[in-house]
Amino acid sequence: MAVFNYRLLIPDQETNKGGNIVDKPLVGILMGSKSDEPIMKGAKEALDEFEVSNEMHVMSAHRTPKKVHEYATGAEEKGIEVIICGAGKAAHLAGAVASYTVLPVIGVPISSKDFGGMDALLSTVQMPNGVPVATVAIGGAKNAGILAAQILSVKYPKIREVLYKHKERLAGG
Ligand code: C2R
Repeated sequence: MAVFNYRLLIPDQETNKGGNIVDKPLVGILMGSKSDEPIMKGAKEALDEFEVSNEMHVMSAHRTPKKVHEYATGAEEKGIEVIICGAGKAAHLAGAVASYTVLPVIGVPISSKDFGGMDALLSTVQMPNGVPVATVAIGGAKNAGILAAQILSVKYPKIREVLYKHKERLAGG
């Protein structure tokens, strides 16, 4: 499965002002299984709301390790700037991706019936020193999308603008 959203605001490369539409995803949203999609679509919805281009893929550190290696090592070259990884159970996807790239990796632990997501939370958050994964709450895919937008907003003023509007909406109740 691959879902592409080509809408994107990016500052003009020369002037660093204004928004250009380019057809490249800035955020990669990965999930360990198609069964994670109902949760992980929250990340996509948040990024779409903030007008940040993104792509979604299913791949697994356990089931398709070569695909994960290929994606993580090639992401920077194809223009990806942040990677979000959602997985349940023994959730090693985010850690595996983080081991191959210096791009920031955000992990979303996904709940399963056995341990209510504690298994995925600990597998995602308890990374060894040297290889961080910024872990959000169990099922926190929407926050992962917002956090990705916030990371990008340091570089892209247009995204920052949209995030400030989001804060205003929150304050307005
Ligand atoms: P299935 O529903 O396909 O059996 O998957 C998935 O993220 C999913 O939540 C059950 C759960 O297995 C997880 N999975 C991982 C990884 N790959 C798949 N934790 C991984 O690479 O870490």
